[in-house]
Amino acid sequence: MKETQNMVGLSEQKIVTEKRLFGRKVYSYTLVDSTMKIAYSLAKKGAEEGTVVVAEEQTQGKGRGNRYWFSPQGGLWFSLILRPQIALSDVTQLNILGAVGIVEAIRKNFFLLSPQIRWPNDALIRKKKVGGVLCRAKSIGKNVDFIIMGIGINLNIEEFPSPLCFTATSLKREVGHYISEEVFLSGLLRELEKLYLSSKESFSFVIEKARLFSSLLGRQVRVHIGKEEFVGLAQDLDERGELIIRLENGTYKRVDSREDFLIR
Ligand code: BT5
Repeated sequence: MKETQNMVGLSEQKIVTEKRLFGRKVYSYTLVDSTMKIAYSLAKKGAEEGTVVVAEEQTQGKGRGNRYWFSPQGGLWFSLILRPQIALSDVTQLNILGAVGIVEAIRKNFFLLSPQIRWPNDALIRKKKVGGVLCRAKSIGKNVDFIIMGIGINLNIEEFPSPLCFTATSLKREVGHYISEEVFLSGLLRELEKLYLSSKESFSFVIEKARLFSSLLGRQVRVHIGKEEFVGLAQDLDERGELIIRLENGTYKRVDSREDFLIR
């Protein structure tokens, strides 16, 4: 398999009960280029929904828009294969679902922390980024064939290089002790599965949570989309997860998370 050239130490594990969908099959590596690539190739070969690819370290961890993702040992880096029956235009909702899952898992493990979501896909603690979500979809026409949901969480990372040292944090830095990757992954997969199954009925539950944990809503923001700049109040998320901004002239602007934007 081409994508496996850079992989070291594959083991196939079962970390959760047979009853669960997410994590019934887990491919675990010590070193990979990116778990996204491996999961994508497994999904193309028909791997079942809920399959997880996790690595201790990534040499080419990816963020959105091909940005880099710092992924040394000590973090939790994994990709989850999903096969939802949704339109391609709704993939953006899964980014939000991933971020809500991260925040819920952190809250349940560490009730003194107050993690937030910086719409659409960042998990923050005390305004610093602790985790992120990246969804990559393969389509059939206008529908989704499969989605790879990549999640990175700075679990036990102690030091970040510049400039991340100003913007990133880890759970270990926040709580002051080591956190088991396996235990945290299992809890996070449970949260993600709950949200995912509920989103099949309706997405409103996920949006409600995203509103609740949002670091943006109610704040004055400056949004750059391409060469345009919009200034206004981050007012709400709509039912599809788009951000609604009330502009200074009283009109509304919806920001689709698939656009290339920057919010300050
Ligand atoms: C994300 O992108 O936040 C998505 C991150 C997804 C990473 C996972 S790890 C498992 C799977 N395999 C992969 O290769 N990727 C996924 P974005 O919103 O574009 O944020 C990227 C930006 O976050 C970068 O430009 C940096 O500024 C910053 N960044 C990079 N590494 C970071 C880290 N470890 N912690 C906090 N911020 C980081």
